[in-house]
Amino acid sequence: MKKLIAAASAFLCLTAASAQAGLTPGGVSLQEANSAVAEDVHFFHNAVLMPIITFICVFVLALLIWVMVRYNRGANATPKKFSHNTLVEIVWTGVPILILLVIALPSFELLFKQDITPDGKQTVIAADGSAREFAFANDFPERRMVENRRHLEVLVASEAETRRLRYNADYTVEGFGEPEIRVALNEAPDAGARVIIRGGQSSQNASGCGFFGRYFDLCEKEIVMAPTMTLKVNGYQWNWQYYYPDFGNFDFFSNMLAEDAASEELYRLEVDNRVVVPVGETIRVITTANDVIHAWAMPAFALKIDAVPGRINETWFKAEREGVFYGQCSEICGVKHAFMPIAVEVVSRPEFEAWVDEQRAFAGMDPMFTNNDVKLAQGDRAETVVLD
Ligand SMILES: [Cu+2]
Repeated sequence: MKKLIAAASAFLCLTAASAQAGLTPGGVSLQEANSAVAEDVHFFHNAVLMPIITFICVFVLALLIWVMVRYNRGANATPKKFSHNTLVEIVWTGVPILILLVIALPSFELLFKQDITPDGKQTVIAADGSAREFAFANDFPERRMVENRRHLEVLVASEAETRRLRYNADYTVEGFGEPEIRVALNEAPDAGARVIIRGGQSSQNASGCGFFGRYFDLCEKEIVMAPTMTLKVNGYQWNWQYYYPDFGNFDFFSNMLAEDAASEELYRLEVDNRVVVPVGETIRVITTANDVIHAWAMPAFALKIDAVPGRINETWFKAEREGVFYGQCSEICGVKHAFMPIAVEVVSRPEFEAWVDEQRAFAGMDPMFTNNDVKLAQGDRAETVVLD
């Protein structure tokens, strides 16, 4: 009975936690992914972990039922007395080892992906209609140099479309691992088109990569660009402070909206001042804390990182689409731990730049991107926040 109550309350907690996310009220599944890493994490959970766990549960249940029916006192009055069976013992040691390997190998890859900030860079060259050979400076630190085709991507962008070229079929490469990589296209691109060569150790599976491709890492790779900005996150009992060091280091505090100010669904998730970041760009996140350990967690980006006083932790994310995404402090940090939510607003580059200038104006700095002479106070912006 106790176990039943525990299971029921665990289920209710799960339901409540997902409903709190505000995206699918009453939902019990993971928040929708908004980054390639989160997609990989979801894939790993849905296609690898859940089937394995389900199979083990059903298998063990079947064994239990079989033992209860076949070997109860009525059905099996005189039980055998042996205590060892070498074959069974080899199987029940070997099979779990294999299962753990199947889980461990892709999960290590995921851990590295989350942990290591991308370093990709690109060279964009305007084609003149005749040139077929283009150079890419392989000027990464020694152990991060581009050494094979998996860490290089070649695209041709015209006004109409951007096309990914295929290695060998469309282009060949000389000079992997050397300071200069030379890419030779089989066909000269049209004049006015741009040849984009991307390189770096950081890559993600190209979209449309199927089960086996993802699991065995067989797909074409897309290079992930190095961060375009850093977001510094500082945890307090009980709110968050955000710094934008690349834009004059303006900062602001982000507090949870009171119950009467937030919509019912977003109470304990919505804040007065959201973090604003540009869509499709790699964002470096560094975290620290002012008092006790907090954790900055954003399920939509599969991101969770401790914020520790006196230390800096680093992670990254790249949001694939615009919108508002919610997370919460995920390290018990005191009585109001549940009242320091995180709201990240992903916007287009122009919107982001306008917002940066607004923040700079508020901090008494000149605009960086626009000649925006509207000086908004921090509170004004909070009031214009739309909650749907
Ligand atoms: Cu906290």
